[in-house]
Amino acid sequence: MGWSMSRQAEILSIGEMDIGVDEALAERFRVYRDSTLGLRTIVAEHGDAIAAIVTRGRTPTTAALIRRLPNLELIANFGVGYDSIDVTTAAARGIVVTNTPDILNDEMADFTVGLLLATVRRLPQADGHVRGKRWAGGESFPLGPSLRGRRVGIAGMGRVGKVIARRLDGFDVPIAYHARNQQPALPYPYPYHTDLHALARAVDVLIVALPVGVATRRVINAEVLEALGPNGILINVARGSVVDEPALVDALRAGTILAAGLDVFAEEPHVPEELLEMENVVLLPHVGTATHHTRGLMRQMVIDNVVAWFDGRGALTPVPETPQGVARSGR
Ligand code: 8YV
Repeated sequence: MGWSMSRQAEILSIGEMDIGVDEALAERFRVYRDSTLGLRTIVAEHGDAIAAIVTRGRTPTTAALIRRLPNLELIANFGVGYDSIDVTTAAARGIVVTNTPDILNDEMADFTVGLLLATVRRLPQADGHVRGKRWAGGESFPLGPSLRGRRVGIAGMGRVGKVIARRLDGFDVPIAYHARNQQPALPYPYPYHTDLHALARAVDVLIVALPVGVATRRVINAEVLEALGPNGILINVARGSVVDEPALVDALRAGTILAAGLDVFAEEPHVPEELLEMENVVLLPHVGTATHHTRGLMRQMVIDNVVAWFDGRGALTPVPETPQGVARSGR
């Protein structure tokens, strides 16, 4: 029996969910928005009935929350990274978790190249020079670093990493990479490094596009930054958790590395005060996918996953840790 013929499924929307997702789902399901009703109240009053969660990952989907929802079947994440969801607890309960892979690869790759160029060529600083009337006052913007002559390392050769490499092929820079496993089907045989430290030593730009989770927590540490060296530039578009942020602050301050371009931080939206005061960083508010085009695709993928699940067709993009190829049995 399809969802439309059965009792209306109840959905918990947590964190700052995209309003379009909630509105579309509300046409077919009963949606409780934590941002308007409060998580505690919703769980206390409707916890037994909630069959799905939609989340953008800003509020964690913890083991404690999952345990309080005995009839939870699906957690649909608005984003490719699902580190905010306790997938181990979900998997143990047979709950399917979905994310939004692939549709954001191009956007993320465009953005990463933009952040790289902005950081190397100090574009925001140059913009500040004009706005601050220093140019008009006769002060030239100083010469700065270049992408020319640089070797670029990509940490994480997954879906996004591969597209970043493809974009960078057009920039005539040698590329090397590190990933859990060597990738057999890359368009060029980029040099592969089994460990991150060795990659950092071999390059002077390190782009972080690693998968996020326990295995990659704070792997960009003091040693890796030291290996990147005094001409080194770090670009992080993955998650703040993959970088040892205090070690990065120290490395930037001490000149252990040259500069950093960061779209993600350990405790968003908090950005360490020390970084805000530095000249050699470009700091962005986690906007890699923040376009009407790509957020629209992500929105639709969240909606499609929920609808497919309650239609009994199975989730469209389940993450590998949780059940695959299963459909909702008539409940
Ligand atoms: C979004 C992201 O910022 O896809 C991801 O993993 O980090 C971004 O696309 C996030 O999903 C919240 O909107």
